[in-house]
Amino acid sequence: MAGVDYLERIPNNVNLRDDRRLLRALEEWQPRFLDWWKEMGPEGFQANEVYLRTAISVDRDGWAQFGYVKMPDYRWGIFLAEPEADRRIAFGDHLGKPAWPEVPGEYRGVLRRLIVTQGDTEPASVEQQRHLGRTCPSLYDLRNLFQVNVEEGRHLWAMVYLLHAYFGRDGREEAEALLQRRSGDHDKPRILGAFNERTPDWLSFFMFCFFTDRDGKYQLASLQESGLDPLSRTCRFMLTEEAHHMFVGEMGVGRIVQKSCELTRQHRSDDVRRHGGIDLPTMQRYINFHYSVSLDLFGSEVSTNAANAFTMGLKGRFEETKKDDDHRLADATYPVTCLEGDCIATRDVPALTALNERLRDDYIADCQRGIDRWNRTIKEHGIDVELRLPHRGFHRAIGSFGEARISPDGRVITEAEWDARRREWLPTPEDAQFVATLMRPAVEPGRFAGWIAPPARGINGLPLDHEYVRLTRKEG
Ligand code: BYC
Repeated sequence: MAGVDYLERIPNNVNLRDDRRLLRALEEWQPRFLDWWKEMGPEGFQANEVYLRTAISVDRDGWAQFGYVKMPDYRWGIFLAEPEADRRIAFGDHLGKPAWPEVPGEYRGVLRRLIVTQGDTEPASVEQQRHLGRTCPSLYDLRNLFQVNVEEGRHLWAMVYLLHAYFGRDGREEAEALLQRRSGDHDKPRILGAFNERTPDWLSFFMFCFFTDRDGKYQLASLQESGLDPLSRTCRFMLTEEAHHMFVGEMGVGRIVQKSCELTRQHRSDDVRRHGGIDLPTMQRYINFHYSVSLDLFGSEVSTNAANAFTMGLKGRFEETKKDDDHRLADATYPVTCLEGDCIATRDVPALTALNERLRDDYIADCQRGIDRWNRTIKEHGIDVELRLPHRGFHRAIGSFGEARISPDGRVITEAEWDARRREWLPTPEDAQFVATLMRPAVEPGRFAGWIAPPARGINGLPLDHEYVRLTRKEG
């Protein structure tokens, strides 16, 4: 491909050069983005060279180029996947009509809200992870953290492009606001709950990449079905980057599980903490936390917002075009598990209003596949423990379960039982303190901290002891 213009200040494949007004507006936003990056992006390391992959084309083959870059010099740009010839809207009231090259006036507000919500998560995650570099378990992991961070920065660019290009003055104001909100800030928090939580240590980081980035996969996949063609193309390309973030999460947690098992075998004891590893019960509590806050990101079980977005042709289902039904869902039903009084019950509801739950179901099945892989590692070490996803109602703040206390095994429980057992189920302050004691940097090429196994292979065919981040020229 496909015409990525690297000569412009903003690399792009959307012919920015031919739209001087838009180009100027984005060039005005660019220094403010960089100011935000310097203030809220990775702390330290801004002057170090990092072995990063940069998008150079949106082709299936070879879109990435690897090389050393200082993060502030990363070529953040605007990349849309190739247009599909004669693409048609695949669902809702406009089924079969040509996809829209522009925003339909009547859907402006809903689309803007979806794009802003998506866009807000991207800088939020960079803010959440900004202190992690100082405690990296290896140069390999440090590089992966920074790769994730710069790509989240690029995903912000992707949404800001849509806001600037298709929403006029309102869009420009929203793009500014995306740089103003701050993760966890009392007065100007990020929009969605999980993006205001702390990511204080690398265990939380890997869990976040596994569970929360995976919400990103499902939300982007639904938006990729959108009738608004530029949104669809943007999300299609973002998904190729998102896959790496989930890989970082799954491998990261998997390597911690592996180390934990190795220590158990080596010392013939499951007191893994004594030997500098993270024990499986602690891992389970972190899973319970990150999974439950990520489940909230799908919204309420029954949602007219979701029904409207589908009917309008703005947000589809996961793999909409592969589904074998009428793609309108006017008469269809879908089983939804909700709280009903003091009980948990599964009822058929109109499928249109159940779209959040349906996407959550797809997500849950995907999470389970990761859990199964970690459990295989545990089993291979002859250890009789199984990690589990807690019940979908456990520790929820959004939707019907937000009003009750549900145990991990799916019982409605009293506040008193919750208070008595919460420490078994969710990370305790002592867990966090213990994990914090392990967070000491390992920065010599090829060295890995004692609580995590090395990965099976390095990046882009390079050995594990490659200097993935050059620390020789330190900042300040
Ligand atoms: N926290 O009808 P409801 C990613 C609000 S992650 C706070 O239940 P709806 C990434 C909701 O806004 C993917 N508020 O939900 C990952 C609404 O408020 P209003 C991000 C919440 O609208 C890692 C009210 O509750 N992308 O990319 O059907 C690193 C009732 O809403 C929450 C998207 O989310 C919450 N958890 O669905 C980096 C896609 N949940 O309007 C990046 C775009 C709900 O009444 N967003 N509310 O004031 C959407 O599609 C929808 O907005 C949601 C909610 C799925 C989030």
